[in-house]
Amino acid sequence: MSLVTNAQFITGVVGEDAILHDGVPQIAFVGRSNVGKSSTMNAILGRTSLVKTGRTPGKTREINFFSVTTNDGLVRYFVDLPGYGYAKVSKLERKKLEDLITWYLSLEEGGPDLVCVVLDAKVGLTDLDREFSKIAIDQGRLLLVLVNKLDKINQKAQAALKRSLQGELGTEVTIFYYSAKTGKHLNIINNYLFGGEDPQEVLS
Ligand SMILES: Nc1nc2c(ncn2[C@@H]2O[C@H](COP(=O)(O)OP(=O)(O)OP(=O)(O)O)[C@@H](O)[C@H]2O)c(=O)[nH]1
Ligand SMILES: [Mg+2]
Repeated sequence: MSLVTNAQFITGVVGEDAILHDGVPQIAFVGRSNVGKSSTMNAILGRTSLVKTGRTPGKTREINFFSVTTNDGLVRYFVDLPGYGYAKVSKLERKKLEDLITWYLSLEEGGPDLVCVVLDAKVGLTDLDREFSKIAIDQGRLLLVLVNKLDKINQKAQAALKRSLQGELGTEVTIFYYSAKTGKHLNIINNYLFGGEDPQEVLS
């Protein structure tokens, strides 16, 4: 059972970098623009604004590394990736971002150990989510599907979404349903990542 004692921004990368190879485990957050990747990271870490959220979508162009230390002395990186699929970003720029994500997920050495694909409960899986999930799985990485914004859909829609995602992804992939906004079911994700303690208690 571990508590988060420190979380801080380290660096943003757009290509080969020493941080990829320093041996610290990397937990990557991948998803469409605006699904709540940054909000999810903040909520998991019990921070309100470590990772910038809600500004103009499509602004993040780098792969941002945050170091997260727990009281057992373990350090891992939370890695915030640029959001994809934002219509107002030019086609060329979108392609560049997708290539950057593909590059990181495909790294033979120094890539993420755990890939969290974040979805908006109201939208579900998109083609790019499928594509990036497939790359992660093909590279033998652990995949987690995080379905955020559960507060935006009613019980009936939640049940339908669960059926459809489970039907498509099968039972091999772990799926968590939660809301970074209300905090609903966040403790389940915290349990998974940190072994059972709410980091909110330590960081507030
Ligand atoms: N209703 C609701 N809104 C949320 C939730 N999580 C995040 N949001 C809102 O969704 C918007 C986008 O959140 P971000 O965390 O910035 O999303 P992001 O995926 O990091 O976006 P990019 O960095 O552009 O890729 C913000 O206005 C958040 O307040 C949630 O669980 N429920
Ligand atoms: Mg973000």
